[in-house]
Amino acid sequence: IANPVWVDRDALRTDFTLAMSAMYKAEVPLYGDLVQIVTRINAELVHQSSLDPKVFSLRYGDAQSTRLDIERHGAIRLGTPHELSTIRRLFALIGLYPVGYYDLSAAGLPMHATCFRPRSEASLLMNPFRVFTSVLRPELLKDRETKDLALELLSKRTIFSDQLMHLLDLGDIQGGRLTQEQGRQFISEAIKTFGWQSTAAATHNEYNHLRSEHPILADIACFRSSHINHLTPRTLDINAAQDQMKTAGMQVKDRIEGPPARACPILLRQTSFLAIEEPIRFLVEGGLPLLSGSHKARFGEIEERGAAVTPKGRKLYDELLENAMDQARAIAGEGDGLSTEAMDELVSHVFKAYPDDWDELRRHGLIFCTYRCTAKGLNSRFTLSKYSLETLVGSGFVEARPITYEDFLPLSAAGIFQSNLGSKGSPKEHVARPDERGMEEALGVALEDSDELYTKMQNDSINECGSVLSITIE
Ligand code: OOG
Ligand code: NI
Repeated sequence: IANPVWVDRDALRTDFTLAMSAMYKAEVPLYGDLVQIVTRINAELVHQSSLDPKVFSLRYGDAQSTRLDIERHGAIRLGTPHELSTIRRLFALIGLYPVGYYDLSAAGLPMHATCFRPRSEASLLMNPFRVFTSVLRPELLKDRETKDLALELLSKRTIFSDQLMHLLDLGDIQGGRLTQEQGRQFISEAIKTFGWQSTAAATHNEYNHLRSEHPILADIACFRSSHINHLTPRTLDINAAQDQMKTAGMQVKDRIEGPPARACPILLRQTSFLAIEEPIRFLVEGGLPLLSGSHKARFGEIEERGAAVTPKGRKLYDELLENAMDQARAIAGEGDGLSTEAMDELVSHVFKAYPDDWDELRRHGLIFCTYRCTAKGLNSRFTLSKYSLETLVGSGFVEARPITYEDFLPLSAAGIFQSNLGSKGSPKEHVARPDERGMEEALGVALEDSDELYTKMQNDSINECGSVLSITIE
């Protein structure tokens, strides 16, 4: 093509997000109801806030109403290294890159995962769409027959259309870009990979075999697509959203996962409603007609995002959460556990040890922040050439804003899940053992480190303040 007009990757991501959202709404109508609830609550909070914008942004992270309206995360479960590397190529075209390693074997799942998400502050601000992407680790399956069956089913399926593969090749040849027309085709082909296909790629017996070993195995290996498992909108007030979900008659999980409610939210709080039951038809077996059945995997989830914590802040979070879990076990044993209210109270109590004031969190090095010059800073003349960041913040020349947490916390979620389950039903036979290298080999690229990305955002903003004020900040 002579002088092609390339489509902007961030814009293509937004088209993709909207197409995915429309598809999921058609497939899982409750998702539409959920989005309505969240949108209403967010709008109320944004409008009702006659607060000064700084206080508002400190309370709710850097939530911008434009970003917030389309903000979603999805989750997919893949079967093979080839599927993972192809997904990596697909997501790169919409500006999503693998960040972070999540070892799910520690939670008794034969899988590991990464988060595909935008890396730069500018891209995140446009549309922070992210996808929790897990992939099977067959080497962790103890039972030979199960493992062979899963691998055989996966080797027979193709979740990407020929047209999509062609567009991915074109993208590579064109330096990771697509034209407007190719972009349109790309979205409609890519979306098919994540849609629900109601005819399974396995017989009823095969499905039952995998399911009895672990429900997640049947979900990964028995289908013709990598159906999106959930699509999660971000709410500014998860407690309010959860109440309204209950009022709307949704089967909401009892507890909100993650940190307790705080004046200064950190990390991620999530809650979900139970998976819906969807009809499927199984492959013909020995000349029998297609057998009808159902599958339960997809659910609705909402999340409230807070500030990104530093490694020190994360360590404190993990310690306190573990401490709360230990206390819960000590009180209630491994049985049905504590009531929701008792558990919430216990967690809130233990988390009193986590500072809940933005300035304190920042000064203790528990959260990441970006910095910007205030009007006072811009109108001041600086006599020295060097200032410490604390002096500038303390005198009001520079202000700090917490960086929104852009990643996941599946292990704390899984931990809570398991402790609720007690010993029954949790497949303890998988040995916990991460394999980050294996994940990178399958991806064909190195994983990015989220702490490095947050640190870079923080440092870039400090340098920017220094250059605007013509001083050195140390
Ligand atoms: C993914 C679970 C992780 C989250 O929000 O923590 C996730 C899955 O169920 O496949 O989406
Ligand atoms: Ni999720």
